[in-house]
Amino acid sequence: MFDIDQGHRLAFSLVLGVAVPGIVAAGLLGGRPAAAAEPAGMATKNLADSAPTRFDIHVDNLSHRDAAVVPPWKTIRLDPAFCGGWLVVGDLTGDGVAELVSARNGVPGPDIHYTSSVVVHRLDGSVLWKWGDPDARNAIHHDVACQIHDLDGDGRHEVVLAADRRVVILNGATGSELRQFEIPANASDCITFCDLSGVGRPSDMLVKTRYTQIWAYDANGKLLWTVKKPGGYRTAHQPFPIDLDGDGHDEIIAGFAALNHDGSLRWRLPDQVCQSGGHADAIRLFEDGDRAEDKRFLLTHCGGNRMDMLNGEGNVLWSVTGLHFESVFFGELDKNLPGRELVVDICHQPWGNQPLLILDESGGGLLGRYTTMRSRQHRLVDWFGDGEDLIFGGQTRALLDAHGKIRASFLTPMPDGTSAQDDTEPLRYMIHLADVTGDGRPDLVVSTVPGTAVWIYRNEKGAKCLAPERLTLPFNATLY
Ligand SMILES: [Ca+2]
Ligand SMILES: [Ca+2]
Ligand SMILES: [Ca+2]
Ligand SMILES: [Ca+2]
Repeated sequence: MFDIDQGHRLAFSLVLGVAVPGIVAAGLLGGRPAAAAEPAGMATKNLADSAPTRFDIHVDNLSHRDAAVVPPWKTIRLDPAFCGGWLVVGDLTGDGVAELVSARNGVPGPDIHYTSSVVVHRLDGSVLWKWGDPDARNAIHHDVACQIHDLDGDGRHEVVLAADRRVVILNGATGSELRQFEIPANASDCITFCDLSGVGRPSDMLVKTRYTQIWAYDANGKLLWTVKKPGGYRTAHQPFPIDLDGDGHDEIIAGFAALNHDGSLRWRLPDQVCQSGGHADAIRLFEDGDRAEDKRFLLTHCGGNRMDMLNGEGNVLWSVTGLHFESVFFGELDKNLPGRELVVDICHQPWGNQPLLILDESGGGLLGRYTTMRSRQHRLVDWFGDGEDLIFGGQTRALLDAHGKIRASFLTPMPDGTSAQDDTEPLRYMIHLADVTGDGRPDLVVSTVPGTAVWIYRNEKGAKCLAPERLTLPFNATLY
């Protein structure tokens, strides 16, 4: 559903070719050259046939006997004409309470899209403002280039979006246009804010085509640089800005390569680990450190059936292979196990049979597997306030733990005048962590694709943690 890629099936056999030479000999490579050996010293484990040590269960078979039932604090029906599949959440009016930003996208060609309209709702369901022409798609299979960000540093959030061949900056409170500037056609796949200039806040931005080219602009629309196929590879869905060397300027992990703040190439991953023609799905800072070599990143490969732990110099410390790892998160799911545990969904599986894996910090220890209707959207949250992170599964609309148990289920009553299913495919539930109430805790927000309704669940006990690695809105929202 997300980032369908022609290469990924072939890539699967390439990765198997690394670990299971006998299968290569059976002809799965389809005429492509076999993958070279892994770089020396890299720990690689194929998880395709691993059995979890703790549990392996379909969510339909979980007992709800001890699970809390959580009704929504707010149920909001999105504007019927402007409702979109993309949602970002943040305070636009400056009162500390979040608003909801729903966007539609125009789709002029395959894998080309731009933000076409926006509607902003207050939590009472009323419309704060609208922008654009809603005669476009209420669906997504990608991020939409519509973000909430304080671009000018005045303490108030703007809504910044990539429309057709232009970036538009809107006053968050009123929707009035502050300015716009031109960008190339098709460069509207996503917007990522970063501090290339070294001014101490993310006042620059990246726009990109879906897989091949990135452009960097300052806040006034001055083009800083552009790069095609960073390091010779396709781009990540969302480039990952981080100051690797501590000089005050962000570098950009652009996919399988990192760029310096001037766009020049800093490092690239070896061909041996990126042979598929795929692209990077999720990039997370797992552990910060003073020096680049002390930082740790998780990176998942679309088309590569691989997840790596890297350091900030682009050295691969370990990899797991054999499955289509997509979005990875980490947290304290089990205090009795050293380190933080990893949760990752396995993508490109049929509806009703989509795994969500829990791994130990080494990546190689498969603790548990939930099979879900759809596993693509998940987040970690401390909901009960005891420091235990739980997995909020979007389609499951439940909190799952690291022991094969459901701890809470969340009600999603459809608002009056809406239906629970559209005509063409099962309704997809998306999830977001955002401090809706302004108390510093990440609240849970659930929306649908197509955009119809939004449900908000107030986090009343959890730790006050809005860490960026949880993808807590509003900064640089992404579905990957
Ligand atoms: Ca507000
Ligand atoms: Ca501002
Ligand atoms: Ca730097
Ligand atoms: Ca742990």
